[in-house]
Amino acid sequence: MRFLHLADLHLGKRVNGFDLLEDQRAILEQILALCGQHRVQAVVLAGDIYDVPQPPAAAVLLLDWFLTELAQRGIAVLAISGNHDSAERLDYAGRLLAKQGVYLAGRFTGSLAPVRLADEYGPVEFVLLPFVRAATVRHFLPGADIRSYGDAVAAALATLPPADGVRRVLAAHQFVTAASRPPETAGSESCALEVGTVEQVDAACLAGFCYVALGHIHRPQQVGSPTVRYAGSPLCYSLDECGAEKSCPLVTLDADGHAAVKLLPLVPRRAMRHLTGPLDRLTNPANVCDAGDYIWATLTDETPQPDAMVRLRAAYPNAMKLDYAPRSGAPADAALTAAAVRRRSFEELFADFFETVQGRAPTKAEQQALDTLREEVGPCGR
Ligand SMILES: [Mn+2]
Repeated sequence: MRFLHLADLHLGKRVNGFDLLEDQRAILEQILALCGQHRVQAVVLAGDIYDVPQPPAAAVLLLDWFLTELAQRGIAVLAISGNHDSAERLDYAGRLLAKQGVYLAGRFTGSLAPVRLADEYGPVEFVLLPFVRAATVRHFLPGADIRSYGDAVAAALATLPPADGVRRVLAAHQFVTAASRPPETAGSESCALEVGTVEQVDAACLAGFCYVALGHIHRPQQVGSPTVRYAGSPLCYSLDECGAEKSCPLVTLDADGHAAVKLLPLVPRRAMRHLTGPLDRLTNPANVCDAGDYIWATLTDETPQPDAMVRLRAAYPNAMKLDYAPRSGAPADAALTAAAVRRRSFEELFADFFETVQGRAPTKAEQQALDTLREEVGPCGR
């Protein structure tokens, strides 16, 4: 059995006001090409299919197209909901679609029934665990002792019939840790990943599967073992991910259930890049390449540049963000405690701030301009 593991498509997502639908279409086309090239039999979508519970119509049409293309190629689809999806909406027409080899698991309703496919060695079962909160599982399994997300996932998995030696693959969308070591996030997950540990599920709960296809974390990585993996999002979804490389695991199961994993690189239609330098240099035509890329520019100019974003967009039409680098002479860790701040005068604090930004003390004229402004604004602080 050969299958691709995808997760966190976030169809319909916008980043910094830019609609990424065409980028998403291009990456799905690339994935379809990989399916053909590697003759895969199934594609696992491990949650966060859409970016929001009520996705824009264009995103729904994009998923419709992708599922249809897969089904027409005879490739099975095994999809679960993520925390961004509406579980109910994802289940729409689910029983009809299952007849076409498109298996959707949006809601957890009290028990898990594996989807049974087959390869040349016999049956392979895909266990589709939709995103669950502890409260959801508690509601359906009132007898189970569920205090954490880990308990909830364990209780949900305990509803499975015995595997009886059949090879099993799990798809899940949870925050999974290996020996309490959290996965490295990518910055675009937009959920309370660092708030407490209540959502953590220990990878030990997921033992007994030939491969665990995870979604939720956008940075591709394994969790404790090479066969328990986050596929990562197929595109960069945050400027924090500038330059990050994306991939999709190609999993090959042998007769004994041993999973061999190969990461297939995904190349975006437009890269997301972070450039640093003076505006003149960044926008000089001799230095501009791949002008269509999504650009975050950090300017090192001494003073704010007039019409900086207009000039940047003239060179890079898809520039997303512009900011200024702190002056190089500034102390790296000018971490003033709140108490220290309160002990200092407004003039001192401003002079510090000015020096951090400009790398020099304010001139008399600048100090006077500030005093005038302060009078106009009225008393601040003391
Ligand atoms: Mn996600």
